[in-house]
Amino acid sequence: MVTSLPKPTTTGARRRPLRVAMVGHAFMGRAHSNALRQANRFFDLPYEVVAQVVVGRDAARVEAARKKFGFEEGSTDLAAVLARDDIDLVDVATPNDTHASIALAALKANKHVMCEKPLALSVVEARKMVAAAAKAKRHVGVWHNYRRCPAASLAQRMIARGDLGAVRQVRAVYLQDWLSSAETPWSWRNDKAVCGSGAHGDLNAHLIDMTRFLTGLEFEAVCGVEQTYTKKRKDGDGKPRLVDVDDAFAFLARFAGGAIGTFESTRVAPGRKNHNRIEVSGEKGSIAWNLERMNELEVFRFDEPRDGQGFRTVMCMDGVHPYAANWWPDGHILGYEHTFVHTLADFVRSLDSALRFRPDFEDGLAVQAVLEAAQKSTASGRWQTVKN
Ligand code: SOE
Repeated sequence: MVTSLPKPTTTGARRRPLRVAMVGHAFMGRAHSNALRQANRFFDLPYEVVAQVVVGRDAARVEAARKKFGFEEGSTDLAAVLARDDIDLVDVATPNDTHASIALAALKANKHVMCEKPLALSVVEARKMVAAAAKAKRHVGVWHNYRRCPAASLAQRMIARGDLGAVRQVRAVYLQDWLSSAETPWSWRNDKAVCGSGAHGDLNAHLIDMTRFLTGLEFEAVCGVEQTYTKKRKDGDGKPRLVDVDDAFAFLARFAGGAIGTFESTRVAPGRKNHNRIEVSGEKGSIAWNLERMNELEVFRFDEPRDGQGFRTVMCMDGVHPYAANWWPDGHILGYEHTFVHTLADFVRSLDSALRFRPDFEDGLAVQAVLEAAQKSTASGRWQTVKN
């Protein structure tokens, strides 16, 4: 994975345009459109990223998004946009139930595709997306943005070079509280037909991908438990709607090679707004990363002098740290939005090279397989083998 790109050259030759059609313009549409604008300003890329078309269902809202996010055009006709030969990359920023249909149509139209997480609603859908990407020979990626926090990428580098020794345990949580009240309105994130699962697919998906990224481990078997506390919510029109997805979902994991892990995601942990934390314990040491302190990495190593041992904080904002040199002088901190810029920059960088951008759709399928196995296990009450 490209983790530290050269700074933009002032005399760069005129870059070829990479025209992007972004489908969807809500929260992730905002994050992605910021990345579209920033990538070339801070990373030396082989293409000039152009925010060409924002696509949505409602013409008035699309026009508002076009103006707000700085797209050249707006459209409510996805098929017509895909049929254009001047669109190079389709960015899928829609709810989960449309990821597969949009990505498959875009690949059929010979476009590169970046897709929000989770990749699909099911393993079956994800497998089709992997096959279509291979057939189209297009570059594809999944917006698991947390991999590209500099501190998370440093943790991966440390583990890969053996600083912790063999990984023994992973413990990861992703805690939010925005559904704690029964009065919070119903949304598509409460509708299994649209999102596939609740906190599980939304948040455990990040933990599963981050675990695979940091450790290189593959999930072998899982055993889960889930709960929905508020089973009905009123929608925007005051109409009672069924909540058929989890508010909270925890699972145990066994990895190939003997490591074990614990994973927990919830939207009903009062006081936790976006508490995404992972700790990896190896034979020789541990690391811990917490999104709420995203520029910092907690490191413990037994191979330090005994009287000086303890978790220490590495401030991952210096030029030696992944991505940091592309922004500011040492010590200047980055934020949530930068992780999307890093993701897009690495993706664009990979287009003209043999570099495999990760996470790609095969990685997205691997996440889907763990999600689905954990859901099967909550139904059966038994351990479930993970099958891609
Ligand atoms: C909502 O839970 C959400 O926006 C997720 O969908 C994102 O993936 C996460 O990064 C922040 O919270």
